[in-house]
Amino acid sequence: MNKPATITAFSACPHDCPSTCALEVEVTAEGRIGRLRGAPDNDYTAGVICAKVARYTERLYHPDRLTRPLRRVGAKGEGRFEPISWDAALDLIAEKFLDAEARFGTETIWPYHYAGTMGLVQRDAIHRFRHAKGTSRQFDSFCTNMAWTGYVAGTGRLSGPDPREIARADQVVIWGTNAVATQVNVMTHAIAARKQRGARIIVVDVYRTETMKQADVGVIVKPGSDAALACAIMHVLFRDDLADRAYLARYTDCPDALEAHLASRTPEWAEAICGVPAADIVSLAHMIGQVKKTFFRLGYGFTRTRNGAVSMHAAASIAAVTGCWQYEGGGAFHNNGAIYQLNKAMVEAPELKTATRLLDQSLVGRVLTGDRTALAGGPPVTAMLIQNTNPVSVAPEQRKVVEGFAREDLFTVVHEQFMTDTARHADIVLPATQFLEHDDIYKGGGHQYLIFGPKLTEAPGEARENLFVINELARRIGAKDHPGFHMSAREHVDWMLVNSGYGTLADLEAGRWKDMQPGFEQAHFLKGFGHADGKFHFRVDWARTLAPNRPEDGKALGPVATMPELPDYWDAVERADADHPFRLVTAPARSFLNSTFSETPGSVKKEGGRPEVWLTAQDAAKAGVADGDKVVMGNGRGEVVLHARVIEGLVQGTVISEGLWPNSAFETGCGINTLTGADPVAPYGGAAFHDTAVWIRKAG
Ligand SMILES: Nc1nc2c(c(=O)[nH]1)N[C@H]1C(S)=C(S)[C@@H](COP(=O)(O)OP(=O)(O)OC[C@H]3O[C@@H](n4cnc5c(=O)[nH]c(N)nc54)[C@H](O)[C@@H]3O)O[C@H]1N2
Ligand SMILES: Nc1nc2c(c(=O)[nH]1)N[C@H]1C(S)=C(S)[C@@H](COP(=O)(O)OP(=O)(O)OC[C@H]3O[C@@H](n4cnc5c(=O)[nH]c(N)nc54)[C@H](O)[C@@H]3O)O[C@H]1N2
Ligand code: SF4
Ligand SMILES: [Mo]
Repeated sequence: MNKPATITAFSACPHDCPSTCALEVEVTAEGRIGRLRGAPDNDYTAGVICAKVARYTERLYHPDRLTRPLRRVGAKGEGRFEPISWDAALDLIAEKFLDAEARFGTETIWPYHYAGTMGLVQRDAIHRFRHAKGTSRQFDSFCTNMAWTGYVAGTGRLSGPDPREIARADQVVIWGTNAVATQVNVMTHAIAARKQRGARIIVVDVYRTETMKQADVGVIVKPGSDAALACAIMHVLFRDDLADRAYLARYTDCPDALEAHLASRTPEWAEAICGVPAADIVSLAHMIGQVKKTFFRLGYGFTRTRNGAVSMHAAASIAAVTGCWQYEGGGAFHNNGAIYQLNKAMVEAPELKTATRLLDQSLVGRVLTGDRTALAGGPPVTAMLIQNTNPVSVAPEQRKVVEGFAREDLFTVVHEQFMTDTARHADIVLPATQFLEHDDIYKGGGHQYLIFGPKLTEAPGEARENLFVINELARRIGAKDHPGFHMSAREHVDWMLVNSGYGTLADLEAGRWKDMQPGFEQAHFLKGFGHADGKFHFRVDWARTLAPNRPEDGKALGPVATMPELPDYWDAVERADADHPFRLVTAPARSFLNSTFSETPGSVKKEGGRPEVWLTAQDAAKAGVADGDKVVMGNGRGEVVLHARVIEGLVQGTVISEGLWPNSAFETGCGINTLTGADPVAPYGGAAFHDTAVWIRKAG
């Protein structure tokens, strides 16, 4: 008898990664999933995906997947649960939510989500739930605030040159992103440019990452000092006649003021701040000034600091001084958010929105421990529904987060695929589908495709999709009705496409993806930048600038008054001092995705099995620790226990801890975010995950 055929189906990677890879998925005749590959005929993915998703069956068929609803029987955080039926679980949740509402009003309920799946239906249906019930809403601040604000302050629009043009550049500057780890396709195209055109690859980071190891030129800066480097580069461009003055006159707001302002931002001035030797800054500026087709790929990493928006704006400004925006293969790209004009009214029900309070997701620890400012003047939070995020691991000020989730008067529901640090603190845990088990649509932040990801296999046990939980709970707690609550995920996707003028779901499935790339002139801002005057803005009024993440009330956050008007180094970082001599960067691990994949043995092994802090030999000596020692690292927010590793390729004073390991991987159960601060970064919020002063000593 012939073996039943395995078919190849198509999907998109759902994880929170700018690459949003187009996937080919093997499905056996029995409906089991086999290998996942990058779609070879998608010209951005180009057949390449990361190793952690290539071995996805390890996660999909993981023995620890949640398959039944669970009710807590032990203490909060202890992890003892007993099975309960879906109906009983949903009824209990409704009863508890309604009790909470009766005591404190609907704002006591905080549906809390982030981007565990980037699918637009399964991720964002929670907005509809919030609006239809009038619960507290959420101000997103984990990830994009400083980066998007800084980029848009310059360009006026969150888009840029076609990311595929990286392959047609003569020079690629990868700034503040560890692309090998966090968005592998950037490397695919950069390496293609090197092979085909001899392009030079320049990488700017705070340590010698895997990306820097593949570069022709590596520039290692001190954390949070990128704007100083950018300013000195622009100083040299003006000084050595490498600025494109015709371009500046036509396309920028105040080139003369910028030039005058930068006169004192010399390479020597910058060296003292960023640690890069002045001579290296000059040669870097010459490389950038002499190659017209220079593509700047600006990442998020260098903006996760208290001056991050200013750093992003300064780096993007370099491209306006050289005028490289004009050329194919040139310009500065960060994210393509603005090219998609999707109508999400059916998913989110914006017409039901009321002015309920916005709670900052990064301040979850302060909110749950009763901080009045964080509570925005409203009632305590006593009921939460959490989907797509693991705040007990990923949110800053972890000590407060854990203290908050341990509250007996807080009723927490966590809808999850695994027993995460957050699920462990829940009263009710609901089992969730993974992306190959539900339908959704995805848009690439780092590219320009819309991609459909169909349900390809059955979920294990009783796992259900996010949409199901949202629809069922809304009904049971008496939320306002809305047609969106009665539609399947496929119907939502079809409605969204049709009502955006993008064809139908059938069209998208037939074509596998839809290329949304704007034309060359628009993408390169040749008809003008996104601001009303059509210019790139060097001068920024930070308290009033346009920004995708600006809070609804338009008010700026943090110490906005001292932000520099023109590109400059802004000394707002958490400084090292005698008691905290090191600056910690909590960079991503290649084999994890935020806290995801830390449950798969393959990824844990690749990451060396345990959390570490990396430091130079001199710093190790200064701290009195040796390679391999168990150490305590701490600051005023708390302490963590992990192991030290001595490495090279780091500026003295900088220490690195890669990966969001589960809290339980640390000896005292306190994860890396015990050390990071939640104070909102100016001007429009965000968490400074890579901007932390610490001390280190040998564990006693
Ligand atoms: N493997 C893997 N992939 C991921 C993720 C992951 O955790 N693991 N996370 C996903 C998510 S949610 C996002 S938002 C993206 C983010 O992806 P990226 O844009 O790459 O941003 P980060 O991951 O924050 O950090 C990237 C790099 O910034 C460097 N960096 C930190 N501070 C500074 C600085 O002051 N200056 C400079 N020049 N560099 C600095 C870090 O050392 C790190 O190498 O990646 C996604 N992809
Ligand atoms: N120290 C430090 N902290 C950081 C960062 C850092 O660089 N350093 N990076 C920050 C950044 S950029 C981000 S974006 C945040 C990300 O933080 P999170 O948004 O919490 O991201 P993940 O850790 O990937 O967790 C997502 C969770 O969603 C679950 N999930 C996935 N798909 C589904 C689904 O369809 N339904 C349901 N119900 N659940 C699902 C996964 O199992 C996983 O547990 O972390 C931030 N925290
Ligand atoms: S995690 Fe990122 S690089 Fe890996 S498959 Fe998904 S989108 Fe591609
Ligand atoms: Mo992120």
